[in-house]
Amino acid sequence: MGAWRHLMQDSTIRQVVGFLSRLDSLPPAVDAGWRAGGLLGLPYDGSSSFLKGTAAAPPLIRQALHSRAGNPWTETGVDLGVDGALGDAGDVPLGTSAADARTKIEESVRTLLEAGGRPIALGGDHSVTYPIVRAVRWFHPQLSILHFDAHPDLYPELEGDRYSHACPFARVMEERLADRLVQVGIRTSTAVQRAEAERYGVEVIDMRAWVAGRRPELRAPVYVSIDIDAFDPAFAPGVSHREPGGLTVREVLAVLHGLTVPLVGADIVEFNPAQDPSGMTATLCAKLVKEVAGKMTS
Ligand SMILES: [Mn+2]
Repeated sequence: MGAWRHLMQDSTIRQVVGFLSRLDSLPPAVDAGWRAGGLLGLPYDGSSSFLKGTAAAPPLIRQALHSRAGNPWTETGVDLGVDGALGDAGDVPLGTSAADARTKIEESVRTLLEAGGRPIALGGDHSVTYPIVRAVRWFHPQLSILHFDAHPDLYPELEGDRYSHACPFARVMEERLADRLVQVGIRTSTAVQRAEAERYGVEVIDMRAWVAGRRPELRAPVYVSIDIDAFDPAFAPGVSHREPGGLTVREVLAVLHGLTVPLVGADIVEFNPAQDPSGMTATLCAKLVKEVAGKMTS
């Protein structure tokens, strides 16, 4: 456990923490700390349509990540306790204005990318993905998105809000921010969302197709967006929209471990601590952070 604590005590990392409040003057030390994954907390749930609560997630994911119950090694043999293997930029201060939050998220992610890091964003609700991908696209002219979710999040608008957490992938496809969008775990698609998926050429591996054996095949650098409700609620009760019949933890890890293309950014969103009395879902989020970060170093 010593190595894991060392990560947090490392002076480079401590200088990096909080740098987002000084976006215009990045300390030179940041470069050395951002060769791989960098955590970025996005405590924002203002665009959630049903329950609030996901804004409280980032510190609980960090707590689970650094818990003495585990160690900093990934299943693939990467020691995240080594200097520079995983940075942490802290939380982006986000107010209640959705437009302002989107601007701050995009700027923060761009800053992290300019420093050489690969963002691992901790949501927050799924609305954060659209501004994140706007920033990521600037750095990756060829980009695929691998999206795990029970929901397609392809509504043109929901209850009058084009930037609802039910809409981020409609905005992404509309602005051509990804060349391919591959969705895995879908099991709630409506007629409207089926039509949008068709219109944008979204590759949907819904749960029925997954069970039939279909798997994602990616050829370009990939951004991975993980909505925790992609998992069966048996594994992850701490979400705002529980949808039975989902993926197992091992199934998602197998896809992540099997990626043969660069993993250039990721988000882990929609973990709602208010729905997670056992803390199990926070532990799952931390596990995902580790395995995603491990793939980013390879
Ligand atoms: Mn969802």
